Amino acid sequence: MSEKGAVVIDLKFERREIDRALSNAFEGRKVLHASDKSADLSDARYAVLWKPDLDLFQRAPNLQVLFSGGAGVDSILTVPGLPDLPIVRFVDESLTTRMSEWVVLQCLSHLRQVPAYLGQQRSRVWRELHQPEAKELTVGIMGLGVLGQDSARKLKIMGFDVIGWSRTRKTINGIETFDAGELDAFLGRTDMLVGLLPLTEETRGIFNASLFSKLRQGGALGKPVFINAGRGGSQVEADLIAALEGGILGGASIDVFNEEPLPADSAFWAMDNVIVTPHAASASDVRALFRNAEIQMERFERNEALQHLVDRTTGY
Ligand code: NDP
Ligand code: OXD
Repeated sequence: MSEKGAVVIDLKFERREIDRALSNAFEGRKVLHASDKSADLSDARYAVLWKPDLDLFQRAPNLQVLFSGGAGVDSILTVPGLPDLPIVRFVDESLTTRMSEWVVLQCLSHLRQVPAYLGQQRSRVWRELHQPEAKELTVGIMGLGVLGQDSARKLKIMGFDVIGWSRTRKTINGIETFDAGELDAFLGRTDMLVGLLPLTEETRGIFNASLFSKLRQGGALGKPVFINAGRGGSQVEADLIAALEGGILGGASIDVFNEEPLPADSAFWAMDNVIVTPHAASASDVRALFRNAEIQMERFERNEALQHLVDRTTGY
């Protein structure tokens, strides 16, 4: 084994993109690819992975640290045979900034009635719609972690009233926060609900009919809007469709779904008040991913504590 531990890559990006990022990463380390089925992975001390192959841990029995290719780790934590090793999440400014761009874009799109105007454009209708100000709307963010907090700050700069909810209460300048026990109070204040939660046992199916019915009705846009970029498993899609069709929700922006790619026959595709994006709110930049993993490998080899570790008891 070389002094610098070897790395195995098991990512679902195109190989060309991985190779381009590797040209500038992991200097002095042996790099192996799980996609090369004849490769001997027994040297690998680190794995950088996303939806790993089921045989990875048998092929690479000497791993010491796992690096998630994304911020969410649900697809790693559920892999059969996952060894009891530290898992480092991907936390990087590029990922955070992209997510905040998407969240701000969706909130502004609903505020400025973009879905309705696109419909009017297709029908060649020239009609100005009611235009509330951002400060008249309260955006409630569920999940005030790395991504939720940055989105909260940027929405605030755009003029929205912003509140947030998380398992443990957070203190964020200018933003009222609620803890797990205060969900109903939080929902009753929320006109636009933004989901930035990890998928865990506790958050699976949390966005359901009962939750949608507790959002504020009669706000500046008339009806509440639901925006989700956390994980599809947190939303009950039949309830979401019913809430949109039944007028409980006035619109939605959805980036994540129970089944991805979203099946061609899904009702979401054809809904005029729904913006669908293909799990693209914030894609991981492979160069940034490798740079971050490398920093943590070096810390590990200097016997320093790893950062952004996953807590297996909470599941994120
Ligand atoms: P963090 O771990 O930094 O934050 C998670 C937040 O969710 C924390 O505030 C946490 O509470 C809160 N939370 C977790 N469980 C609960 C619960 N049961 N009740 C209330 N609050 C809870 O994660 P990130 O912000 O980095 O990422 C969030 C998620 O975004 C990822 O897990 C991933 O699923 C998704 N994502 C989606 C992308 C996309 O392109 N669509 C891209 C990147 C990420 P507390 O603060 O108390 O711990
Ligand atoms: C992530 C994602 O978790 O891209 O980073 O979904």
